[in-house]
Amino acid sequence: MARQKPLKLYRNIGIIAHIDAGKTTTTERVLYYTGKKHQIIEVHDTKDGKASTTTDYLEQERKRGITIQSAAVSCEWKGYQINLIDTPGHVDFTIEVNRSLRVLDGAVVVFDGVAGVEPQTETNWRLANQYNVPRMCYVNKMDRMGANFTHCVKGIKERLSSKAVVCQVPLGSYDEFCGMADLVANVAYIWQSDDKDSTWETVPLDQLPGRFTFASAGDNEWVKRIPELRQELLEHALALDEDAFMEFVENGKFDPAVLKVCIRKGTVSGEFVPILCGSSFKNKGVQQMLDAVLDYLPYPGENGGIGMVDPDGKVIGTQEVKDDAPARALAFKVINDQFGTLTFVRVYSGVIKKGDTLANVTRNKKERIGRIVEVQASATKDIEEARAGDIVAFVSMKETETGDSLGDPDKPALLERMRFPDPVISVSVEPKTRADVDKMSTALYKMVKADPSLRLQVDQETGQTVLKGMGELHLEVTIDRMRTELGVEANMGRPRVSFREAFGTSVELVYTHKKQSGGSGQYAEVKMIFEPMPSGTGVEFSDEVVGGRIPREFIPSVEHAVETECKRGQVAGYEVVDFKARLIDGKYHDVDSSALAFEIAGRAAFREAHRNSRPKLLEPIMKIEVVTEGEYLGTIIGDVNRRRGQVTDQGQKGNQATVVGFVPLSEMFGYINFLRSATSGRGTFTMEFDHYSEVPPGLVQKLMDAEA
Ligand SMILES: Nc1nc2c(ncn2[C@@H]2O[C@H](COP(=O)(O)OP(=O)(O)OP(=O)(O)O)[C@@H](O)[C@H]2O)c(=O)[nH]1
Ligand SMILES: [Mg+2]
Repeated sequence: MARQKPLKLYRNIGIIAHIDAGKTTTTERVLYYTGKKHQIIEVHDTKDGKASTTTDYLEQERKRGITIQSAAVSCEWKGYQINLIDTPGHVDFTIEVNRSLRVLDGAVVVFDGVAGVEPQTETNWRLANQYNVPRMCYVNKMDRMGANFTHCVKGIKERLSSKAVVCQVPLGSYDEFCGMADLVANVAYIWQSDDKDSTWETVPLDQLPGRFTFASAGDNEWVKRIPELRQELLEHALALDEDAFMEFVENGKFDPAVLKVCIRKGTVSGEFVPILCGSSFKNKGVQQMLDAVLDYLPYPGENGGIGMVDPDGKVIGTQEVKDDAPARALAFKVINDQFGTLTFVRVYSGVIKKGDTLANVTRNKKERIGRIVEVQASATKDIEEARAGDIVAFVSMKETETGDSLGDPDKPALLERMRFPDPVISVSVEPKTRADVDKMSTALYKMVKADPSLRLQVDQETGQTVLKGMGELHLEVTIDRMRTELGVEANMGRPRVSFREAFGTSVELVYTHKKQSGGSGQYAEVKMIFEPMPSGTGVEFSDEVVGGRIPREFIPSVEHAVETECKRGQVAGYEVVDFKARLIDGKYHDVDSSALAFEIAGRAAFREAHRNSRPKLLEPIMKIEVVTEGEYLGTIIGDVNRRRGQVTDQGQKGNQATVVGFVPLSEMFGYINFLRSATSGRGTFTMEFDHYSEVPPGLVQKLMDAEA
């Protein structure tokens, strides 16, 4: 089958923002206006479980009124195919934004018109920077009391990108919000009502003066500034085309089509970030936002191809996005439920047909593609093939996990990997009833496989199962989804901090394992150096033995010993990270040496070295942002200091005060209760993991006693 639609008519975009900015609400409108559905469901009307928005279909999402997992939908707008991913804003589910941005070509960043730039918007913005995803800003909720475009635009420019340029100006705010002036098209759109099917009047911008007098002076000021803002936009955008710019500067003339081309060029390259506005809830601005997606965000491959890397992650080439090339795809999400496994992939090049066999290049395995489906949130439709630029799912893959590269077995290539966040909270998990005992470990394994921001550990000494995740909500939702999706019930223990351990200094040692008990004995000697490494290195092993001083076949035993033994450090039994183990020499005995003897020697060497290195305990440090009335500022700051925290910034957000700082996670349990009582219920806060840092030695014992 030939390609049905040219690549230029595709847009793969994500909707990203802080929690509650209105991403799902906007997605519902997109599906309605593109004719995909005939009824709009509001997020706050789904709690009784009877109705569901298209993208928040999980029971846990409906009950809480928040998005938990990213959901993909596709629709058609003016002849273009838009594949859209609605992502969650809650910090605990950041992996969902991460993996979506990894495979998308562009993003719409949604803002709450009252709150402006919020912490998770900043985090997601940084992620989009990392993955080089072009984006535009949509200031939503202009109909809310307190909506403040000035505050939002200032926040966007100062905290996110100085390249952001106002392309639409709101007409009024709160209950007067009635439309927007489009500085590119040189017209205003004015809606007749809030109804979803309301039409709008299109008015040339030069006819606006005198038409409105709003209650807020700020709103009137924006309307007054329209000519000046349009001039700014023209200069900014046309500067991206030398000829057009000269013509504009010298004769004051330009071609409107060239203007759009310039904005598109700037947006795709990241030189320009358009700012739009609207109210998805009151059905204003969504169609215009969709037009802007077609006009300004890139088609697959427009922003360059996909990087191919060597096993160390170094970029060694680029694959252009086109059909006529070896098949290359990246698995970015795996969903398991009672019906089986669905592996979401983004195809970068080539054509993949049902029945093809692909190489899983990451795992050096082969996978047959039995079925290919197009996914529409919770529904699937079988298709025959997937092409460059497509986002589809393969059914029942056996070996493939999130982040794996798939492709042509004759021309295998690894694609750039995604980065996964560090889980910082852990809970013990126990089966709820006897019936759950056998099924629990398989079910947990499936949950962890689907979510790379979870980790599963079984404590070898106590036999206890420990689940690690991004936050309390993340773990709670995981256990609850295991019940609803896999039918296995479990109880969770109290949430605990995921501490880690590290080497304090380098240690060189020789360890000899010798045992003589009647017949054949055990003998192995290793000479090793353990060196602390920078944060984020993980564990490295290097074999530097020369001249066969330890036979080749025993070296993997030493490596295995280090990898296993480092799970239990010498300070308090936490995982030891960020070190390099160098095996530099050793001795063996022809008869008495064995893999087991070297494994025992390796383990003992690790324990002794770690104990003697002045080992450190590391704890996760969270970045927090508290928003409250100014009068409580002193109390909040004093409390941050009491929690061993550090305030790094104070500011204003509208008429509220903000405090930004770093606090150890172990001091943050129950913070919401403190905040509620300290601010008469009016303070809010967000926190996210920032980095690991050493626990002051004098505090280790106290913290460990509290953990016991
Ligand atoms: N007044 C007003 N409320 C809105 C608007 N858009 C969304 N809301 C409301 O804001 C709340 C959150 O909306 P959602 O669409 O769930 O927000 P979200 O960004 O998807 O949230 P998460 O997925 O949980 O991060 C809901 O109660 C919406 O009805 C808007 O334009 N105006
Ligand atoms: Mg949502």
